[in-house]
This record gives sequence, C-alpha cells and structure tokens, in this order.
Amino acid sequence: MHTIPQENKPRETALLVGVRWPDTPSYLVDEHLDELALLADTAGADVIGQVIQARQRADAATFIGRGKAESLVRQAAEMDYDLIIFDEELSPSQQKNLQQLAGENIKVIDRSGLILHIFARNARTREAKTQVELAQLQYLLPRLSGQWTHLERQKGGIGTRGGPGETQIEVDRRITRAKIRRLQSDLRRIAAEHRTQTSRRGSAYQIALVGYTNAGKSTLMNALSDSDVFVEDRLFATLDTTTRRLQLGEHQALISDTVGFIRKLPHDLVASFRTTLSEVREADLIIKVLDAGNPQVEEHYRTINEVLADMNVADQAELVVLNKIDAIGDTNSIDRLQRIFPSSIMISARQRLRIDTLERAIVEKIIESHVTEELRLPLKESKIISEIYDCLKVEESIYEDNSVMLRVSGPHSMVRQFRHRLENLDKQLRSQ
Ligand SMILES: Nc1nc2c(ncn2[C@@H]2O[C@H](COP(=O)(O)OP(=O)(O)OP(=O)(O)O)[C@@H](O)[C@H]2O)c(=O)[nH]1
Ligand SMILES: [Mg+2]
Repeated sequence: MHTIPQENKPRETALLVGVRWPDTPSYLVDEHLDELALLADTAGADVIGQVIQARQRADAATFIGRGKAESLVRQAAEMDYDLIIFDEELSPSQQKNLQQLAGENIKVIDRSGLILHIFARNARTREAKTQVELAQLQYLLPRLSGQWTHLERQKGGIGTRGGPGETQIEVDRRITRAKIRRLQSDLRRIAAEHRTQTSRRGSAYQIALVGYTNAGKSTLMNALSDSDVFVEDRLFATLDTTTRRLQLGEHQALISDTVGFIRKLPHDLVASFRTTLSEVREADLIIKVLDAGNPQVEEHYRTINEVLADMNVADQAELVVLNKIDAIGDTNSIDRLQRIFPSSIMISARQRLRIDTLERAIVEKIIESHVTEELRLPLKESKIISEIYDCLKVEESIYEDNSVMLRVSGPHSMVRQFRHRLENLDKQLRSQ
C-alpha cells in the first residue's frame, strides 16, 4: 500500500495573480487561474484571493507595473497572506524586484516555482528526488542574489527549497554549480542502471500512457493491467514510471505509466526527467489520455503534443483516449468531443467502461506493427528455433538438409532481434 506522509506544517495562505493580455479571452484567464489554484492547493496553500490584471505587455521590472505591484503587496499584507503566486513566468530580476517590494513576510513565486515545489514534495524514489533537485537548482541559479537568498535562509515552505537541501541554503552560485554537476553525473549513472534494467525487456512491444496530470493515466494502467498503481485526485500523484506486463489474447506488451504533463511545465523539469520519461521515447505506441470532462481538454491535448515535441518524441503510433466519459451527462458534449477528436476512444477507466474497445484498438496497433520475414538457421540451433516458436508466429517452415527456413511474423522489433542474432551466429560460423 502506498501512503503519503502528511506534512504537519500549517497550510499557507495565497493570493493568485493572473494577467489578461489583449488577445486572451477572460474565460481563459479564469480557467488558468482555477488550475493555478489547484496547483497551490496541491502544494499545501489555501487560496484566499485572486487578482486579474489587464496589461498590453509585461513590465520589465515588475511584470504588472510598479503601482499595481505595490497595491498587491498592500492587499496581501493587510490580509496577512504568506504567498503571492503569479500564473506567469517571472524573470529572475522581476522576481527579485517583486520580492523586495513584498518584504520578508510574504513570498513571491511564479508558476514554475510552484510546480517545482509540488514535484519536490511528491518525489519518493532516489531517481525522482535527484531529478527534481537538479531542476530546482537550475531554476534557482539565476535567482541567487540579494534578498531572495536571504529570505530562503529564513523561511521554509512553498517556494523555498525544502527537503534534503535545507541546510545548504547558503548556496552561492559556485556551490550551486558544483552541486548541479554532481546531480547531473548521478543522473547519468541512474540512466545507465536504468538502461541495464530495461534492456532485459528486449524486444517486447512497448506502450506508454501519457497525458495531462490527473487525466486518469494511473487508473487506466490499473484497469488494463490489474495492478495497484497509486491513484489520487491531486496533481502529480505519479512521478516515477511503473511498467507492467499486458496480456491481450495471444499478444503481449509492456505498458508504462508515468509522470503527467501540465501547461508551461518548466523546461528544466522536462530535461531532468529524461530518464523517467525514457519509456515514452522508446515506446512503440503512445496512448494519449485526456480528461474528457475538463473544459480545457483541447488545450491539454496541445500541451501533451508540445511536451512530446520538447522530448523529441515523434512519429510513434498513437491512440487518443477520452477518459472520464462517465462524468459527462449530456450527449451534446459527447458529440462535440467526437467531432474534435474523431478517432478517439471514449472510456471510463474508473468504471471500467469500454476498456475492451481500447484493448482491441491496442491489439490492432500491435498487429499493424508486425512484419513478415524469412529466417534461415541451422537445425542444430534448436534452442533459438524453439525461442522463435515461442515469440513469433511461424507461418511456414521448410526443412532442408541441415537447416530450416522459417517464415515468421511478429513485432518488428522482435523479428529484428532474431535476425541480428542469426547474423552474428553466421559470422561466428564463418570465422571458424
Ligand atoms: N469520474 C471519473 N474519474 C476518474 C476516471 N479515471 C480516473 N478518475 C479519477 O481522476 C483522478 C486522477 O486519477 P489518476 O489515475 O491518479 O490520474 P493520473 O493521470 O495518473 O494523475 P497524475 O499521476 O497525478 O498525473 C482520481 O481521483 C481518479 O479516481 C474515470 O474514468 N471517471
Ligand atoms: Mg498517475
């Protein structure tokens, strides 16, 4: 059983700040702030108020303009808020200036800082912790100066680096850089271990579940593979990749559930989660899981594609799954979704609805990826011959004097693996 340690710290109170640009419709600003509120809640803050500021463009020094920033800070001080959270990315100098205005009792953070904090809180394994710490330090590095660092030393909580690094807050740039290098080399080692572990999986057909955070990836993983991956109604419940074997009739595959995506996911995080996300890069099939009930579902789909592009994932086979269909009451919404995502499969992972339809679609993708080839090998290689019979479909076998020709079909990667083995065998025989 998974248990999430409860932090006994009192919850902090937060004021959210969104900006409406000339071309942003106001419903979108509201929806983005709703998501920010969810992030703040996940991070352990109670959102007490929110402010939306219309602007033509960002102010270089304070993002929202000095006058507005001052009135924000007054409002926050009057109400005794602990945090001011910007939905936008603040540059290091904007953050520093705003923090100077806010003084010592109110922390100013941006969306990236908040996401990093949640990742740090939810990281459980050594790998996840290392990856998050690296991303945090990379985020912190350009922000290490004056007041901000000073504040860091004084306070814990959201927006400061908690956990194992707390005693190290007198990080100057030199120490931080050295630490970044060390974490990077730790991650290289972890990645190498990871490769050794996953190479054992050899040529199995690999499926990766990807999607916006809270879309139901882990629930779907459990529904497909009868496992008990941790599921919770909060953002970034999953940070580590879990892989399970999937048996679909006569077909086998490996399926991986991994960390969710979000709008404006800090680039440093994507970069340092490379190892965790390697299952996605190496997948034969990507299943994009969407929360059909979320009004932002189209934006979520775009975000997924952007993050995948950021990871250099391209041209894998894919399926689009609209999850949580049980939560949609009216047929109009369903029709609309069907028009937007014409080839999607509508399911409910939690209610186990239409999981069989998805399974059939997966099998079709597996079969589409199959190739047919002829393999010729000496009869005395009975071990390999029996492995071939186990792993591939043998359509035809023609026996000759000392050899056999097998016409096989199966997953491209599997057939290729046998072909390579036979080529090596051939080389060995010839060199003898
Ligand atoms: N109504 C409904 N809720 C669902 C369905 N599938 C998942 N959920 C709920 O959605 C929430 C998130 O589910 P998870 O499976 O943890 O989502 P996830 O995509 O793994 O999320 P992260 O790991 O946090 O990124 C949980 O409260 C689930 O019970 C569904 O089909 N219908
Ligand atoms: Mg999950």
